[in-house]
Amino acid sequence: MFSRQIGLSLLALTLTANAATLVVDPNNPQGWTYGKSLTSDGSVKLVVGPDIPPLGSGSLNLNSGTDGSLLTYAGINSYDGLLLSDLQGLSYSTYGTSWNGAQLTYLKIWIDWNGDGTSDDALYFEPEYQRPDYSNLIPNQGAPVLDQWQTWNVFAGGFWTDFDFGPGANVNTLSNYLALHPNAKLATDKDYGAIRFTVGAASPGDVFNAYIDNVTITFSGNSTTFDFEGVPEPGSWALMGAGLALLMQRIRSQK
Ligand SMILES: [Ca+2]
Ligand SMILES: [Ca+2]
Repeated sequence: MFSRQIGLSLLALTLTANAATLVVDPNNPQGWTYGKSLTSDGSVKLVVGPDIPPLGSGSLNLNSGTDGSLLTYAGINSYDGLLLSDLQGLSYSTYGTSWNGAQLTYLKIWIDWNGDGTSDDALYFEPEYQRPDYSNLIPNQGAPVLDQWQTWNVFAGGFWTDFDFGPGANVNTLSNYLALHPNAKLATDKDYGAIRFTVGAASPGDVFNAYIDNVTITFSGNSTTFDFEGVPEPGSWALMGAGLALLMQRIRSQK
């Protein structure tokens, strides 16, 4: 049993040989774009905490503002145009402090069916639907809760879509979606990217406040983990310091 686990771990290490962690901080967006609905008083910001995040000391805070029917989001365009069938892993961690009783930060992936770049469909992953209360097609990832870091395996989870799969009891797997749409690609027509994390899109009276961290995306054997941080990592400060020293030197030499 134990040696089998070691074997599986080695296999996992081999499969994700190209693994990198990118720190997303106020100086390094690493491909992420933040936004919200035009009339929203919500906000997106890199913060310290809450509690002990899964990576580093910070996370990305998404707040819906006072109208929970509007959207506040963070998207990445680094994977636009890739084949959905080349996706090999996708996961993220959440921490919510205010919600409508069920909905944590959800993930949306815009899909292009015919290869022209424009989106024809979308996949939605919601933490609330990832347990047998809804569907037996997917692993039990437990119920979402407030005030606690939880990690969600999107890749193994259940999705609803604009056309094929409904929400709740009708969520279905990525492999079943790919059986219907084997040539599906990530769309390229969203300026914030085809992969987007969102709070809101519920009722106007709802207020959502949540955090994400530890976003891992794997395509074709290349795995990238995004570590959201509220303050620049020490390396960035050192680089900024070095840059400042160089600047001072140049100013001095010009005198
Ligand atoms: Ca972090
Ligand atoms: Ca299209």
